[in-house]
Amino acid sequence: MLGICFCLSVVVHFAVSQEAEEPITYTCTEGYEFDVEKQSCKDIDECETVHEACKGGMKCVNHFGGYLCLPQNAWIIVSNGEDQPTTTPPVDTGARAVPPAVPAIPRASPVIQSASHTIQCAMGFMPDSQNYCRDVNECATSNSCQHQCYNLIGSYICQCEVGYELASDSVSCQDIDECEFSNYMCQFQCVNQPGGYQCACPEGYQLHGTRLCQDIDECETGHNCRDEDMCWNYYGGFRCYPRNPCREPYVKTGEGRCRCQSPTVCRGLPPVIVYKYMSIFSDRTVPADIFQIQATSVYPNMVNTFTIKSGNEGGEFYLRRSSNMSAMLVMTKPLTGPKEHVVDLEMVTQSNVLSYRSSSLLRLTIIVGPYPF
Ligand SMILES: [Ca+2]
Ligand SMILES: [Ca+2]
Repeated sequence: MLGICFCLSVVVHFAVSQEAEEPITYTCTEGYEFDVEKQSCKDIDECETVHEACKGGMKCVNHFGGYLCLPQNAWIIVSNGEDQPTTTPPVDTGARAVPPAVPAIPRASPVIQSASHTIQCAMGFMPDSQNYCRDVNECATSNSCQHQCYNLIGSYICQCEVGYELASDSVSCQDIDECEFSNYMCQFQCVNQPGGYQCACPEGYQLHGTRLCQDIDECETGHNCRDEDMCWNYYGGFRCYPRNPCREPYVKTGEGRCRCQSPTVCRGLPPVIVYKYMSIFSDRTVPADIFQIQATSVYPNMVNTFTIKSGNEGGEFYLRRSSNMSAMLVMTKPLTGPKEHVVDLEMVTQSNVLSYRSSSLLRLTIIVGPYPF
């Protein structure tokens, strides 16, 4: 930014200089005088007007905007602008060695080609055929910009395409490492590329938009679970679980529902086990309501109580009773995956009036994905 400001200030300076040099007012430069009749500047013939313009027997040669003192035997090349003189111009005595910086009127042709007449232009300017200082279009002549070049009066600036920034040399463009900006650029991984960047997602995820990663539902898109297994999608992968989770002495009586048929064999065991699965991602904010347990059969004068029987050794959960019929499993500590967490939730149904007591177990498998998304 500092570089551009400096450039612009230089440009303004040059522009002002140029303006002052334009013959908009009839102020003639040194070596010229204003001709009222012709309303223009005309050359002063110093050889006529200056007393003893040349000393020591030198001959005086007038020219536009000045004069020369030359040895009597010196010769002058007169050029029409096409032929360049090949010999060194005669040496000036120094009487008026410095030519006017910029002539106020165009030089007529033919002109005397002499070193003392080549106009000195500031950087970024070049004398034109009429000896005016004209802006050089560096973009057209010596474009050193790696990307875009913008010509300015007396200067030029380089600009870079999107995704690149100007290097310290002010001409070359270097890739911007967008990944350096912030972790927010990508949800998972930022991959810097020339002129841009791309977000990458871990296995089991696909890019959603430009920065987010979305779990691929392999159970929908294609999985390799056996026929006797069911596919269960989770954040970052999928699992195959048996369609019939019931093991001896239990038998399957419904979807994920197992019942023990023999009370004697099942003494001390829950008569019903219901298998459920759920997926969560890592490091979920807590507390979070994650699973609702609901009594399916309603009897009058029955009281249901809900407890976590196992799987809460680390105190990650808490069961909040929401009604006589239901309770909510609340996660109180964030779980970090990949991990499979099995929680047994017991529902006891009892009626003191009928001295009836029954219980069922809900075996909840919580699959914690490897990432927090
Ligand atoms: Ca980049
Ligand atoms: Ca998945």
